[in-house]
Amino acid sequence: MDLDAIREYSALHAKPSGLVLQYGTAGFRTKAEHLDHVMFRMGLLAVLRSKQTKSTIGVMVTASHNPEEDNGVKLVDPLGEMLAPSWEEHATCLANAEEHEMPRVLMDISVKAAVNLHQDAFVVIGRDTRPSSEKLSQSVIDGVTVLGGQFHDYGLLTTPQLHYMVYCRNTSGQYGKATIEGYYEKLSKAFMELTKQAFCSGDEYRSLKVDCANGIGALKLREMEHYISQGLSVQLFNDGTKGKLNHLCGADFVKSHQKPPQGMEMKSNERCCSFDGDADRIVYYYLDVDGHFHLIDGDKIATLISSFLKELLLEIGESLNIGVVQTAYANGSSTRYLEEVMKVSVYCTKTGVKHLHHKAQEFDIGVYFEANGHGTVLFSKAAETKIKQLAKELEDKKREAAKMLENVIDLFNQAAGDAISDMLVIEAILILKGLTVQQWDALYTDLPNRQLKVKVADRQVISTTDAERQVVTPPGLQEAINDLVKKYKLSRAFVRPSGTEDIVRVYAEADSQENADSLAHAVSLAVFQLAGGVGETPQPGF
Ligand code: 16G
Ligand code: MG
Repeated sequence: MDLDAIREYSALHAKPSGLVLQYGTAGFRTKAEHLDHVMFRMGLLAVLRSKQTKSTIGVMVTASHNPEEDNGVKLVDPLGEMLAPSWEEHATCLANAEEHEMPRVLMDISVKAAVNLHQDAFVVIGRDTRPSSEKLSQSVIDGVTVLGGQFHDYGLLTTPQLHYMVYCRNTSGQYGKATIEGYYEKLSKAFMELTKQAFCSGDEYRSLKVDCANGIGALKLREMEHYISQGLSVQLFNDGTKGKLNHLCGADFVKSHQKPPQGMEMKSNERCCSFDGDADRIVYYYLDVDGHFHLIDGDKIATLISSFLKELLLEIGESLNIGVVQTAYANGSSTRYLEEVMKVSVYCTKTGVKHLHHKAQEFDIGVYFEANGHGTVLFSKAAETKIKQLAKELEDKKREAAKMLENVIDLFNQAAGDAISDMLVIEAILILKGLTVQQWDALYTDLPNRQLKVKVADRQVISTTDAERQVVTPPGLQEAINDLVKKYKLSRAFVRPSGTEDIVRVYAEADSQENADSLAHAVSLAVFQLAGGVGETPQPGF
């Protein structure tokens, strides 16, 4: 390591002294103007991680659904997964080291992690459409270069596309070609194959309105449009030509406000969906004939997909085990429907894709979705091999079913939840089953629910257990929640410190919207009183 060169270059990306940031649920995230030094240092760290794993490492510059002024960075591990937890700690140490101690911290990490500094390093970089992203990704490149790493800058990409590139490069192209065309070709081929028998089923299935959150999803869907145009025509809204990124639009807005995004022209019964700012989340919705808004969230997406997979498995007569993984935010009706009607096993993990992803890996077929629309389906290597073999051996309808499963495997981005591949799988299922958006929605009725935020002096005073469904500290809070929940029917409530904002999140559901609202408010008050609330006492009404 040329420490003098590192020192010299680092000074050009100097850390504002005293600034402390945490590698959180999805990397570093804050106001873009505070991130230059973090980007440079994550370039350095990516080189160390690449040397250690002898693999290509990804660096994505994005702040996903957060406001346009924010930005962020996360590292992508060799198989397209989130960075290993021990390296999250290294990332936090390196990002927070004061300027003069940074080279020493870097050396310490390479010693602790037993990095062979003579090993070659290769880093791939992607970024979203934020105005700050181009310059910040240049800072990443500076970090990579000063440590002697090689790199490929893909420029504008969705987050899942970068995960795909990393996965392709580390599996010597077996998974797919590590180019943007390779991504489009792989997905569109699987989509066209999967849906080819169903193309006569009428025009209403062929068109879909997509709110792109004024982000990268718009650019990439536009590039992809002609690959899939024979099967699906997408009409893009909030494509970034006018509005601001994630402002009053996008999957996060639609899910949390439970209303349509601005800038979208909706007619009754038209199928619409929203991506978030880096296109790794998707939610669907429509207006009924009375003009009422219906949200179809990640839970209903998981239900549609797992019922389709179960039918195909039944057809081929294989008993591969399916597990559905959710978080505490999953609507109680969805969990009940999956367990009692569909008879599939359902598991609950902590919030954050890495927790769900990890659990989903335990099954032959692991379906995981957060209610907010983040998710995918993972097939174990053994299941994939089995299905491919059956697609050759079986005959007639069974063979068709096995081939369909094969295409589903290709359609899902196995490296990460991906709004584009989720969208294509959902569209294919709706076409094949001849389901309208209303019929899909009618699988079960969501329990009314409400999410609120509470400001407290230190959100870490709240600790939880049982996949965030029970509070451990501060004492008395769980008892207070239990007492409140008892007052309502079909009710449930939990609180957890946010991993991305300096607040505590409150979730409540009950038999009516009024009751869910009232329970959420009462729980907010309990948090405020028992966990050191600051500022104004939570008020009723939303
Ligand atoms: C991040 C997570 C998302 C989670 C959200 C929760 C990833 C890639 N993203 O956006 O899965 O739902 O954080 O945010 O893991 P919260 O902790 O502020 O509620
Ligand atoms: Mg996102």
